[in-house]
Amino acid sequence: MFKSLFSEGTETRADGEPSLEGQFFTSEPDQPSHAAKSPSCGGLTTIARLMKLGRCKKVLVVAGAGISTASGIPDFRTPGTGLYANLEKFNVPYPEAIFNIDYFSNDPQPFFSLAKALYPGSHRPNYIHYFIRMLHHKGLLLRVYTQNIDGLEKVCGIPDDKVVEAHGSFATASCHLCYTPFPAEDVDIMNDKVPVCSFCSATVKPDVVFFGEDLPQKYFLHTKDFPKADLLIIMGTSLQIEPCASLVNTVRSSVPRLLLNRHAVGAFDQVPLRRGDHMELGDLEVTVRRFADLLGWNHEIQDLMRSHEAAVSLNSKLSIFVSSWTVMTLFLLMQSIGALVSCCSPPLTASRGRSSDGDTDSETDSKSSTSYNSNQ
Ligand code: CNA
Repeated sequence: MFKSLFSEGTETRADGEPSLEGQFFTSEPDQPSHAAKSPSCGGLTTIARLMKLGRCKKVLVVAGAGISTASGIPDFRTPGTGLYANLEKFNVPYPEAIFNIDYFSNDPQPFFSLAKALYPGSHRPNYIHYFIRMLHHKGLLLRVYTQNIDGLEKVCGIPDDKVVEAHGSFATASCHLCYTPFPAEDVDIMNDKVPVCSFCSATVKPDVVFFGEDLPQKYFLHTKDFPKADLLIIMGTSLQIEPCASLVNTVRSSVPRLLLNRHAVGAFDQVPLRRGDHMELGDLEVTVRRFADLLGWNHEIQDLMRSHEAAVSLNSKLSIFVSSWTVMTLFLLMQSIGALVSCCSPPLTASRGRSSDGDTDSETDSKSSTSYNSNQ
């Protein structure tokens, strides 16, 4: 068992080096950080050039809720739209209570209400997810470490072994007290069906990591991945939650890091930036499309996205067709069986007649007769 460091509020800062060389960011008027007030120098262009020169072949991505807002899933901390700004819906005393295991023990409802907003199946991956998939397609993706629990990295087709879901997922479920595993299908969040553990009667929850819980074992691949990486892209995260916040500081100091976010966060929220740190601030989808353009990948990503989404929609139409066809066939089959049975069975009046004649000693016949009679 690995002990979790999953905790909130620890903002990590890398040691800043005095040189301004290699520091790039885009300034936006509403950015809260002081780093964001510095001039824009085109971090994307520099990284795209390095990638095109073949200098970045082991790319790590650390992603957060900001990569899924374009799919319609709110993040935590964006003022106004973030889930933390809309807590009245969840009836919790403080935001972190939703992911607090003690709070969950007493009242699991806020978590399950929130889970509906994040539940896989209700949302589709967006251009940003497909950009990460394209990194894999190009043989450049070492791994994506996502803090998200929406499963969209896998839904867009990034293979399982390339994705670390650092905060778990809805794919498996277990009792939150005795850890007995349960089939994830038993936890029907969308229909408010939450089972209790057959051993200890505590609530079964999806294996989403709560504060103070153990991280999935796969997370510890980072000890091998981060020293190997030659580029780190950090996307759509406030870097407020450990241990992912500190993870971004474990690449070698010579490795370029690119932050793509609405505003500067973590070690990027200071001047001067570390040598080799770059950031591009603004709407993530717009930035990532620009990045793809610079790399010459835009059309390929759009094709990939179109074909994958079309295949998914065809599959779902097929499965709707197959299931309605199955229901119809079953219905017709049952009707035929019903007709056949009624043809072969002696008429009930005959049964009643035989019974009244005392002609039958069959229990079934006598029950049919009774039932028929009682319905008259
Ligand atoms: P967060 O703290 O809400 O931070 C999100 C960051 O993304 C913020 O800095 C935003 O400014 C930025 N952002 C949001 N939308 C955009 C956009 N369109 N363009 C540019 N930047 C944007 O979320 P973190 O991921 O940092 O925190 C980790 C938590 C959030 C994990 O425990 C997750 O499980 C949890 N979470 C996950 C989801 C999901 O699975 N989709 C949704 C909400 C929360």
